[in-house]
Amino acid sequence: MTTQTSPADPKTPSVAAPVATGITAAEAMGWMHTAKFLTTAPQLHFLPPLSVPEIAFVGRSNAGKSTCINTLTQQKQLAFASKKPGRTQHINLFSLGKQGVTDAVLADLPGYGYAAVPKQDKIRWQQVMANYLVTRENLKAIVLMCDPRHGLTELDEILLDVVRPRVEEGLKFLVVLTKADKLTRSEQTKALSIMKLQAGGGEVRLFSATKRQGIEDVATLLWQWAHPEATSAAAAAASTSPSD
Ligand SMILES: Nc1nc2c(ncn2[C@@H]2O[C@H](COP(=O)(O)OP(=O)(O)OP(=O)(O)O)[C@@H](O)[C@H]2O)c(=O)[nH]1
Ligand SMILES: [Mg+2]
Repeated sequence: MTTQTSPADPKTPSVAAPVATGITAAEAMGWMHTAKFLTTAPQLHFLPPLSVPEIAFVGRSNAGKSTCINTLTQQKQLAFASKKPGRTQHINLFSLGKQGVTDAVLADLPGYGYAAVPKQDKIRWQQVMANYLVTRENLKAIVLMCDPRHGLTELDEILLDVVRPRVEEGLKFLVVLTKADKLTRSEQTKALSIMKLQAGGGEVRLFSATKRQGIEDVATLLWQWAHPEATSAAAAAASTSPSD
């Protein structure tokens, strides 16, 4: 496993390195930029079993999942984003890692809740998704994309119920409040505090692809979740630093 971590050296304190995270925002963005298309599958059993941490992007149709992946990876067309809801219909995996060594995978999942999808397709998809979220062994983190203008929908709540047992067992959970550019400052603050109450201990971040808000913060968090050993080593080094 390759990491870009640089645990704090007490003799050479660095201004740029946020010691407790184990990585700078620029390094996290560099890691994200290594993303490459890995595979696509209509159902869970077509996905290759993997041992590296997998981070799944879920949320209602049109919430901005694919755009978020493109923004984080700084690649315009890695994931298919579209004005037309229902653009992503497969589970698409993207590998991450420096020097060609994959150390994590991003999964772009189809959105749910798009009214125009035939009922049978909706049911089929909900089963594929629930199956993926419950049984994907290397799933390490879930990023739930939520448009704060709509808040959590009924299907988001169902998804939260589905993943709750895994979150209680340590699955990481982040709610990304998308399209923050559509809100005023005070609306953003309000949406953030409401979602923090609803996220049940999960992380919550404001995000805008167009205004480039929250990108480095989300990239750093995902790096930390994909590299827990390096992150705790950095935190331990920070807590024993003589500068404390
Ligand atoms: N204003 C604004 N628009 C955004 C943002 N992120 C995504 N969009 C727009 O929202 C629409 C849907 O984006 P996608 O990324 O395709 O959404 P998705 O969640 O992947 O949708 P499905 O694949 O249908 O589930 C597109 O028109 C994007 O340009 C954002 O941060 N701000
Ligand atoms: Mg999509």
